[in-house]
Amino acid sequence: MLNKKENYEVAVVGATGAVGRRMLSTLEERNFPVAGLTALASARSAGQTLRYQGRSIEVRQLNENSFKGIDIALFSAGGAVSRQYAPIAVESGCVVIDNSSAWRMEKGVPLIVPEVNPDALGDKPEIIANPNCSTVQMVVALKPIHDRYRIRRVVVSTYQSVSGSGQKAIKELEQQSRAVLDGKPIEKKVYPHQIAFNCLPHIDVFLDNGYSKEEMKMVNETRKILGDESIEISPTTVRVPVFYSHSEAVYVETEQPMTAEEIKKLLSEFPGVRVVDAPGKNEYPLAVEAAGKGEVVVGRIRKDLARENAINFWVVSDNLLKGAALNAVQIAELLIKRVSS
Ligand code: NAP
Ligand code: 3JN
Repeated sequence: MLNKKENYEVAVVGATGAVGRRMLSTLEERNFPVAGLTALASARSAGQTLRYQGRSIEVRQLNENSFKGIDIALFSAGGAVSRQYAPIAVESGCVVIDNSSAWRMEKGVPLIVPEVNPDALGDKPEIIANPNCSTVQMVVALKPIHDRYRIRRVVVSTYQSVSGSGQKAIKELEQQSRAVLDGKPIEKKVYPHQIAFNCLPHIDVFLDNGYSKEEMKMVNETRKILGDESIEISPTTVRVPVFYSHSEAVYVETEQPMTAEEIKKLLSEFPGVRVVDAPGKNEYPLAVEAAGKGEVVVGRIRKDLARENAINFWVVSDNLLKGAALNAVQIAELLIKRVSS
């Protein structure tokens, strides 16, 4: 339970990772009221330093005593760490905002995208889950459409950047790209196949139903966030040789009729969304342009050719920011606003 304070003691678990580093920079850029910042990681990087507000902070090894005196802990060190340490952090009086899938579908754990379902936060949350990055950018675009026209069915294909698999995957794409261009053999550590100049229809592990775990996260998390178990969702998730930002091609079928112009207007008025949609001028959302920004960018909005109440669009966002670190910090902002009012 969080008590109102002027400034809060914040811990980042997984601070040396691709998401954790963005958490530090996002807290700094958004002037989050931080009294003290504790950077936690594994024994591998304990003692290293990270920059925060122009200072060096030393990374400490995560242990059972790490959360004493901490008000808010942002976790991004994988599901196993979250399962083990989030309850310990809560026991120490800390509110946890967790980026892993460990708690997302747990009953009673709010799964929050602040623009979409802030009221699901509840009165005294202990663990708050941050959705999967592919889900976050899709639900931001779906929310205003669902509220106005009621969504029945979604068919989505993702084009996910390698930064979604962490620092090692960013390095793997860099090294493989150089090796291929230099005609040298490639090394595979993170992905089972070459990722440079290739597309892998495989994210996370495959399940018995033939879908990948990433695909089922999109189905289950979208329904929980939109509070509607009846929405039909058919996902295909694909890893592409892009460093930052995930792109998604989305088909949406609604109960009520709508036009592409109405959808454009609706989306352009929704917080956190920018519509870039002038294909005649070669203007549409691009991964390289969304990278480093917090927006969800939507374009190529067009009526389906065959179905009356259906549209197609293209949505792009920086997976490490709105898909992870920024959304987590926005949840923290929502939390402190609640205790202040
Ligand atoms: P990453 O670049 O590989 O970083 C992993 C981080 O976790 C590093 O700081 C690492 O510390 C730390 N860590 C690993 N094992 C640990 C342990 N036993 N104890 C303490 N710290 C440990 O990965 P990432 O891309 O930042 O992702 C991290 C996690 O965030 C993912 O596993 C996932 O659960 C979540 N995530 C969520 C989304 C989302 O969609 N919302 C997106 C990406 C990631 P060392 O430096 O010491 O190894
Ligand atoms: O692959 C991506 O683009 C996003 C990856 C997210 C991720 C990576 C490792 C473990 C997750 C997640 O957020 O669902 C997890 C996990 O916690 O299960």
